[in-house]
Amino acid sequence: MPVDPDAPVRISAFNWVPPFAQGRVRDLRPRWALEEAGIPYAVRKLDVMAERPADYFHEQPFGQVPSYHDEAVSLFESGAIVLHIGRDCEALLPAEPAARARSTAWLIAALNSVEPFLMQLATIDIFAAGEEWAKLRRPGVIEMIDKRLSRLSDALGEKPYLDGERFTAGDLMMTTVLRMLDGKGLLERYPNLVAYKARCEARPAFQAALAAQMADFEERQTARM
Ligand SMILES: N[C@@H](CCC(=O)N[C@@H](CS)C(=O)NCC(=O)O)C(=O)O
Repeated sequence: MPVDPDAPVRISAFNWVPPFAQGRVRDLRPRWALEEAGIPYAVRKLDVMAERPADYFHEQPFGQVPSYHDEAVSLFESGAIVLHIGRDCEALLPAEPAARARSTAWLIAALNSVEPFLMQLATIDIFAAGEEWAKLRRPGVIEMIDKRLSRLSDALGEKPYLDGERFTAGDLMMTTVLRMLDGKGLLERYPNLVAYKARCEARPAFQAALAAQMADFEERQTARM
């Protein structure tokens, strides 16, 4: 679904981020959900290097992206936004109550039980690279991540998606989280997780969302990193 500046749905995103973050900023999540739902959206673009405009804190209390706005509601937190978009979209949240609840559980598991460990690794490798404490902490973090991946791999088993035969918002969120491990050589210990992530990333809606995020980045000197 193309980005449409006149669409009633609007998300926020950065107009540029350093190369390591390109294609991984969390506005990818609502973009992907909106693509799955076939909903056009506009984008409020922010400068990652600058102070946020004062009015933006009404959209996102922490000044982060993404925020989300439609005719009915203004929201922040990518998980809440994806669940809101999924409310009327069976491609994201099944209508059957138990299946809907399980999909919600997997979405929260991605954000609450997996992402925090992966964020620790990102902090060590990107934001504290070279620092002594980071070198000491890294093996322990890798071990914790591997335990989580091992359990996730067991839970997925031979199924195509976390809740069985069909893709849901839980898979959307888990995929965006697992992408944080790209290039780390950790997911590769679990071939079913590698195949799962590739299966989700092959979805046309994901590809469209990724292309839209990349297209919104403006030419910038990487010296600003
Ligand atoms: N829990 C938030 C996290 C949002 C977040 O970390 N956004 C990052 C970009 S991926 C950000 O805005 N970073 C800049 C900042 O924190 O000022 C969500 O899932 O929406």
